Amino acid sequence: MASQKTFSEFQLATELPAWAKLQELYESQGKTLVLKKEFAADPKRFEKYAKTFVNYDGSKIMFDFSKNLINDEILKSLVQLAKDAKVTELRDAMFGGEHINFTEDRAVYHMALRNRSNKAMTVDGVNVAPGVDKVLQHMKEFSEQVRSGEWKGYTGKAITDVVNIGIGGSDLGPVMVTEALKHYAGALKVHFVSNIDGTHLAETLKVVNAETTLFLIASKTFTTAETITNATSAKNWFLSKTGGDQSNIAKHFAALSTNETEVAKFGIDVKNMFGFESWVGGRYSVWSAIGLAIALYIGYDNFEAFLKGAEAVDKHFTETPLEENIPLLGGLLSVWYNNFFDAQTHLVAPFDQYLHRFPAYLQQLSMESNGKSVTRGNVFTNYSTGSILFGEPATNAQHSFFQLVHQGTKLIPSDFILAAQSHNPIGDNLHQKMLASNFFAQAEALMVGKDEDQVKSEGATGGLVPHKVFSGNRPTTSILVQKITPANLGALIAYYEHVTFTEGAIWNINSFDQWGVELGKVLAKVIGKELETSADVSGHDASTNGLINQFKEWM
Ligand SMILES: *[C@@H]1O[C@H](CO)[C@@H](O)[C@H](O)[C@H]1NC(C)=O
Ligand SMILES: *[C@@H]1O[C@H](CO)[C@@H](O)[C@H](O)[C@H]1NC(C)=O
Ligand SMILES: *[C@@H]1O[C@H](CO)[C@@H](O)[C@H](O)[C@H]1NC(C)=O
Ligand SMILES: *[C@@H]1O[C@H](CO)[C@@H](O)[C@H](O)[C@H]1NC(C)=O
Ligand SMILES: CC(=O)N[C@H]1CO[C@H](CO)[C@@H](O)[C@@H]1O
Repeated sequence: MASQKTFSEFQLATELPAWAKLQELYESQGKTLVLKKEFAADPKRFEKYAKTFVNYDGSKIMFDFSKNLINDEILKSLVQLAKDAKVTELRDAMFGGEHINFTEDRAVYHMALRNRSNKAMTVDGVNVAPGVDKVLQHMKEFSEQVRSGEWKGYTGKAITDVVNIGIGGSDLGPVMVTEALKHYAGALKVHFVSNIDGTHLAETLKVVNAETTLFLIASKTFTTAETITNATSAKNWFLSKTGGDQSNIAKHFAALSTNETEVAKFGIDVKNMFGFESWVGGRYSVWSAIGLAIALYIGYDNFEAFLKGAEAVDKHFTETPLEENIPLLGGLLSVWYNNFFDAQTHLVAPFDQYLHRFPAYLQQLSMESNGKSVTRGNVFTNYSTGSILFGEPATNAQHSFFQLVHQGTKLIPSDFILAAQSHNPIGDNLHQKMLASNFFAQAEALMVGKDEDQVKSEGATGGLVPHKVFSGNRPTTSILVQKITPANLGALIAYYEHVTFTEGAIWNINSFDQWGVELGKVLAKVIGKELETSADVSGHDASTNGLINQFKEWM
C-alpha cells in the first residue's frame, strides 16, 4: 500500500484527548441542554453562533448554528477535538497537493480547478495551473460558439439540444447544478442520460433532432462499459438519422475524457475533447470538464462565477480561525450529534424548488466519502462514522417525513436552506413569503415544541393531550442565502465538501476512496454472464439463486 502520512498520533477518534472531555460534557450538559433556556439566558446567542459568509462578489450566506445543542464550553471542546485530530494539517496537505487519498496514492486536488488566482499549483512537482486554464479556455470557446449558434451541425443548423451521457459523478453534478441554475439558462436545452436504465437514452432520443443535437460523452477512460455502450447507441442512432456519414460525428460529439486514443477510435475529433486529471475524484468532478454541460446551459461566465464562489469558501476554510470557520463548525456539529447523541441521520431540506436535486447530490458527496469503517491507520473504528444523509425540498417534505422529525423517537439534526430573494417573485412575492414563513416556522417549532400546558390551554383534554405535545429541543442549522446565484451555489457545495472533509478528518478515515462500490460491480459482472444462458443458476446462496432463476423465467 502507498505510504501515508499520519497526522495525528492517535489511531482512533475515541483516543483523542478532547473526545473524553466531550463525552463528559455530553453527560453533564449536552444531553440536558434546553435550547429555549439557552436563548433566554443569553440574549447574544444568535449573534454569537450565526456566522455570515461573504462571497467573492459581496453576496452573503448566513449559517445560523444557534439552534444547535451547544454552549460555549461544548463548542470550545469541539474545536479542541479538531485540533487534537490535526484537521488543519490534513487540510493543508490536501490543499498542498499531497497524496492524502493514500489507499490509491493520489492527491485530492479538485480545489485547483476553482483556484482562479493564476498562481502555480503543484502536484508531484508539476504546476497544474496552466493545464487547468487551458481546459477552461477551451470550455469557454466551445460553449460560446455553441450558444451563439456559430457552431453549426452538419447541415448548417445551430445546436438546440445537448445530451450528456455519463454515470455517477459525471451525471449527478451537472444534473443538480443545471436544475439549480435554470434561471440562468439560455436557449439550449440539456438532457442527461445516466445510462443505467436502458430506456433513458431511447426516451431522450425521441425528443431531439439529430441535425441540431450535440452529444457529450463523459468518461474518464472512455472504456467504462455502460457509458460506451450508450455512447455507441447514440452514435448509431445519429448515423442512422444522418445518412451514415462518419465525418458528421465531429460536429455532434464531444468527449469529456483523458483517453485520446479511445476518443479518436470512437470517431470523435480530439479537438473536441476536454480532459481532467487523476487528482479529480468523481464526486468532485462538477468543477472539471465534466461541468461542460453546465457551461453550455448557463454560459461560461456563470460557470466561472460558480467556480469562484467555491474558491471563496476554500479561502474561508483555509484562512479562518477554527472558532469562526463555518465548514469546520458544520463538520464538528455533525460529529457531536453522530457520536455523542448517537444520531444516525442528517437531514438537508432546501426550501427551494430549484435545489430539488441538492440532497441527492450531497448523498454521494457525504455517504460515498464517509461511509467507511477503517481508519487511516488501517484499523477498524469502534465508533460510528458517516451519517445517513437524506432530504427533499420542503415544503413537500413537510407533508411527508417532517412528522417523524417533529414527533418521532429519533434525533434528526437538520439543515434548512432558503434563498431570501426569489428568482420568480410572482404575485407580489406572496409565494416567497409563504415559503419563507415555513422555513422560519419549522426550525422554530422543532426548537420550542409545545408542552402539555399549552396543549391543554388550546382546549385539548384527556388522552388527546400527549398526542399533541411536541418535545421540541430538536436541533437545526438554518442556512439563509441572499439568492441562489451561480456564485452562491458554488459556495454551498464547497461548504458541504469541507463539512464532509472535517468529519472524515476527525473520524480518521480516508474520505476519498470508495472501495465499497467495487464488490457489487464485480459480482454484477459474474451474474451478467449467467443471465446470458438459459441454464438454472446454482452457484449463489439460495435467495440469490432463486431470484435470478425467477427473473430468467419471467424475462
Ligand atoms: C485508454 O484506454 C486504453 C484501453 O483501450 C487503456 O489501455 C489506456 O490506459 C487508457 N489511457 C488513459 C489515459 O486512460
Ligand atoms: C481516490 O482514489 C480512488 C482510486 O483510484 C479514486 O477512484 C477516487 O476518485 C480518488 N478520490 C479522489 C477524491 O481523488
Ligand atoms: C490558490 O493557489 C495558490 C497557489 O498555490 C494558493 O496560494 C492559494 O491559497 C490558493 N487559493 C485557495 C483559495 O485555495
Ligand atoms: C475504542 O477503542 C479505544 C482504543 O482502544 C478506547 O480508548 C475506547 O474506549 C474504545 N471505545 C469504545 C466505544 O469501545
Ligand atoms: C439505449 C441503450 O443502449 N442503453 C444501454 C446503456 O447501457 C446499459 C448498460 O450497458 C445498457 O443496459 C443499456 O441497454
